[in-house]
Amino acid sequence: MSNDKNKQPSLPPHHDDDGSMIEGMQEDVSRRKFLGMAAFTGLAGAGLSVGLASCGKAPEKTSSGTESHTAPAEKSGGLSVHIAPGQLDTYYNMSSGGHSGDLRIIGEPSGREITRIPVFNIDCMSGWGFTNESKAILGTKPDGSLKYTSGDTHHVHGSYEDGTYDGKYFWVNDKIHSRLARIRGDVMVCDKITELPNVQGFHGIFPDKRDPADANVNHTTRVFCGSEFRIPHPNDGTNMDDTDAYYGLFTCVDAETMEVRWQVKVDGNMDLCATSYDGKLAATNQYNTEKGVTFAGMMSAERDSCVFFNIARIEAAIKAGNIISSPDGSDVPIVDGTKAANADPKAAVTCYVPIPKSPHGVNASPDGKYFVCSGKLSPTASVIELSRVLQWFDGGLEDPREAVVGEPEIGLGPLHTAFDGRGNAYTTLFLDSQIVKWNVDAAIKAYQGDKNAKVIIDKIDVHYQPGHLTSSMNETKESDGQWLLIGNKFSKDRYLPVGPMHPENEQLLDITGEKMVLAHETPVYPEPHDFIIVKRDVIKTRQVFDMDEFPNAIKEAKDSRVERDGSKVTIYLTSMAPAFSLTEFKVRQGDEVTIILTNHDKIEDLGHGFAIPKYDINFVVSPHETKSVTFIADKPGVYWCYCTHFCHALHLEMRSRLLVEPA
Ligand code: K7E
Ligand code: CUA
Repeated sequence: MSNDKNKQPSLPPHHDDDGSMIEGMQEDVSRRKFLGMAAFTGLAGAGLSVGLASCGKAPEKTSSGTESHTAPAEKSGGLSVHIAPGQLDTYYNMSSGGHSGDLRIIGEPSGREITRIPVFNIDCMSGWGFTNESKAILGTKPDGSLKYTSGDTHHVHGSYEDGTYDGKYFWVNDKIHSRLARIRGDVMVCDKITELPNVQGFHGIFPDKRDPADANVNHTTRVFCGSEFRIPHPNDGTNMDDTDAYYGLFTCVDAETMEVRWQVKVDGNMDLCATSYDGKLAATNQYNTEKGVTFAGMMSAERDSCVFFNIARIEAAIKAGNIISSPDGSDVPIVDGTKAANADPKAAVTCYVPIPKSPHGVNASPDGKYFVCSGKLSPTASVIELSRVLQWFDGGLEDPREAVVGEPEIGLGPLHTAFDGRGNAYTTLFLDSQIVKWNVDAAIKAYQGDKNAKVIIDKIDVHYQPGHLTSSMNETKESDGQWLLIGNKFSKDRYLPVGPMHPENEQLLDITGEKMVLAHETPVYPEPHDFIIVKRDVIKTRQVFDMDEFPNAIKEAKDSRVERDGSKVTIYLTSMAPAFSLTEFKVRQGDEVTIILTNHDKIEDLGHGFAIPKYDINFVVSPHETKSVTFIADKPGVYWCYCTHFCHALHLEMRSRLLVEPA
């Protein structure tokens, strides 16, 4: 009923770039050196041997000897970031907000933030965390107050159909309280949150891309979740010193119901997740396979792992009842995926592929053949061939390490990898403050001994200390090799100083040419970790809610009323600019008051707000949306309920009186 406003304008043309937007990005080399060294000093000062012999080098000459370059020298790309007033961006950047707890939508290539979707945070603009509907999604304590009011979002991923985004759902994790949230792609509102049982430090997520067993299911039905912190089980204070008994669990959540389907017990700490295009494999990179509980203890092993999960075998094991009992008392089936229990490849549910030194990041190449796992404390990226992992599960490989088919030295502090659909990979080098572009096939040839293979194609300085990066349509089979977005952890001197707390710095690179070109940068409020860049015709949003989807909607303004049931009072209210349907409503001190407000305006962008002074109530209703709040009317007197959202020339007059009679 409300799709009428959803016209997708044609794409703005890519202008030939005259390079003007990259002026002023000249940099002071000495301050880069200082940053690179400072990052190192931190590690060295902790008394760690991190295996980075080349660390004394200035970051401009990288560990592989390749010259890096700065932006103004290069003009090989030719894409424009300039979006004229009134023109629309070509991509949606769905970005985590980090410890802001929210999710942001940023237009690319302009870098303009378009909206923020409250998820694990409380948001007094929209009323998220104030309204009964959002509280039900966030979860409450028996007294009705919110169970948690903080969140830490890291990774955003979208649902897939046929190997690419379908725009239906987006998921984002909360690392603090181990929750997975789902955002509806049609209205960009969080509709479900699931708290994962038995884990702490839920970090990486990835939806599957199809079902491994059912040929008809060519879309996302599962979301995989890695947990980073190993904890004792049960975690009730009885076994805190028995650190050998600590472990983590890999969790599968149903994409539709958002219920937890199963968990797998693993060794080590899991960070990121990736899934294969055939639905057969999911993987997490994993550090601390040595199971340390101190800083130094977690870094003693030379190799950790990328752990592969055989999805069909895990689900067959659960069907067959091959599960271990949960010491935590949850009824989620748990399969034993520890290395010791999976020594026999033909029966194994997990495969531990050895990767050097505390790997971070695992990403799937768009051709479906490889996962790339970065070394973090090793200057390498490991290329793992998925067909060889499957071969190991079939008993055809001696050692899981044989699944590694390339391991190029790419630079210092490699973290995350993106792809361009033309066979190249791009990896963030946290310590070098650079992005390295390298060729996957060349890396494989070099690993086989080809000394002439040109693995490193380009390096570019970024500002500074990059974490995640993603390319346009990365990790889909439609990876288009246009843009590469870098999330830099430090912005230092790139923006007007605003006191000790700095923004993060997001930089956009044009990757259409051989050389990467720094095209744009923008400050972001701390701190997006990860993001996906989705072409805009994938996402089809509605501009007006469907009134029928709110069971408590007041469909006719004439049904507005005050209803009393003992000391419980319900106010049925509607809004239509510039008035609420009741000019006043009377309750008694001590009443439990519920206000239900349906916005009858059906015009695009015509929302209203509803705030009650001294009662700490504040929320907005978008066109045809219904929200409700409940509170105890404990303060007698007159309280002007007013519209907070500018809606009309008479917006300031849009008010209603709450009259609370003294007890
Ligand atoms: Cu590398 Cu949480 Cu994805 Cu941040 S993690 S960078
Ligand atoms: Cu309604 Cu302002």
